[in-house]
Amino acid sequence: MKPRDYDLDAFWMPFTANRQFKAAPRIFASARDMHFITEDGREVLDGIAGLWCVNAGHGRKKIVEAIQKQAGVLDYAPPFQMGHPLPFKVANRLKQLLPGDLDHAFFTNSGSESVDTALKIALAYHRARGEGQRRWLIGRERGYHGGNFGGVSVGGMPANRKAFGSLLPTVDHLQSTHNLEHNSFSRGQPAWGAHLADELESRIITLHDASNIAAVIVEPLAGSAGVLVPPQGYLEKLRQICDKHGILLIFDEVITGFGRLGASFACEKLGVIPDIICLAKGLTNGSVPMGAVMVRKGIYDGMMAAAPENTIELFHGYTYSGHPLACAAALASLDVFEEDQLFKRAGDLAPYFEDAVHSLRELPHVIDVRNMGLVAGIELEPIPGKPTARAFEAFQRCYEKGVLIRTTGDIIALSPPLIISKPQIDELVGTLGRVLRDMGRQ
Ligand code: PXG
Repeated sequence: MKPRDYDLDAFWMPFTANRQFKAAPRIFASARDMHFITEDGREVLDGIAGLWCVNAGHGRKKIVEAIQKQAGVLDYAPPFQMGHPLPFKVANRLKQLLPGDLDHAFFTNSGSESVDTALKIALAYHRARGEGQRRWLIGRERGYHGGNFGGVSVGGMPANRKAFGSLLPTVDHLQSTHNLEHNSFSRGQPAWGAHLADELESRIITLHDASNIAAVIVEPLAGSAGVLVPPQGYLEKLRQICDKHGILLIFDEVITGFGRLGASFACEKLGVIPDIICLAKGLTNGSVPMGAVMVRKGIYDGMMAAAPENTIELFHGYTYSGHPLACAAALASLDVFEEDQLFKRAGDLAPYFEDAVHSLRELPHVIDVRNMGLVAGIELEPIPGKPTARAFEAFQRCYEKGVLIRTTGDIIALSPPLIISKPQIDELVGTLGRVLRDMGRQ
């Protein structure tokens, strides 16, 4: 390996154990299709689609060329009081792709911005309808909604909240649906747990009053917290209760969007249509940062109708909303998804993937395996007094053997690009299995 021509110290790495990493760096130099190549030339099978985003695999020619071409045509155009063709085109493509009347798109640059935008739209919409007292935002324990203040407030990952104080004041949380006693080793949606949605009415609405609540935000399938699959009937109940009380339901589909669950979006797969949906990651196949918030027609129309003519209806936006390069990447990515029929492919592969991951159930320290579409969580029993250490060791050993997985706490997440082949599923799960078996012997 050539010596590095840069120093590692100045870059403060996100969500990373900086000192540990810099002592033994893991550096990728390039990527193609299902693989990364490390700085020392090793191939690493990508078991997590980068970070749940490279759904069509790395370095897709059509996407690369679209970005290159766009950079030479229009590098930037201001998005406020000015336009260029591409965000209109992306909005129309998304409108066609999403179910129901989720047909207006607001563009952001990340999942975190999509979440904060969605929460702000919910507040502004109620205010525009004359119900400005609806300020409470309801998240869920173990939810992850990005790193910005709104998203961390409604999020429910304790470590992400601990250092930052009490955050937004008018936030409450539903309990998590995760329950190993009832649901361990479920395939697809667990049978137990629909009743957990009743807490929205029995505790949260009772406590705060529905007239004060703006929105409920959940990931239909919680990704970052360790692949928590929604119990059968749970999301349906949330939808019913929100409808009954005029509360908006927001789905954060930053991970579940664009084919991950074997359908275009979780809302389509699970048959529950939210009022607002947060997107990012797969929208550009991870290639250029971009997010989107899709809202139902009534929300957009309500906001338009409430503002005086010739005035700005929503005082919100970003310098890079609908950036030309991001939009070019999104259009090309949506083309690739369609041409390759990737969402269907993920659905067709899901049973094979499910059998593969459930073959790990008898391995040492495995206390749960759960899955849906092309995503799986494998939960390990923590080493007493050393939470996260066991899963992190599995991550390191897999990496040494040429396979990239992701861990959160003592849970391993697998979410490969949707182009993965059956032999590559065998390699991914087989390598993880060997690692867990070896670790169990020590
Ligand atoms: N919502 C959800 C559901 C996410 O998974 C975000 C919002 C924020 O997106 P941005 O683009 O702002 O990062 C995410 C991001 C992990 C992991 O370990 C997952 C994410 C980010 C970092 C780590 O699984 N998802």
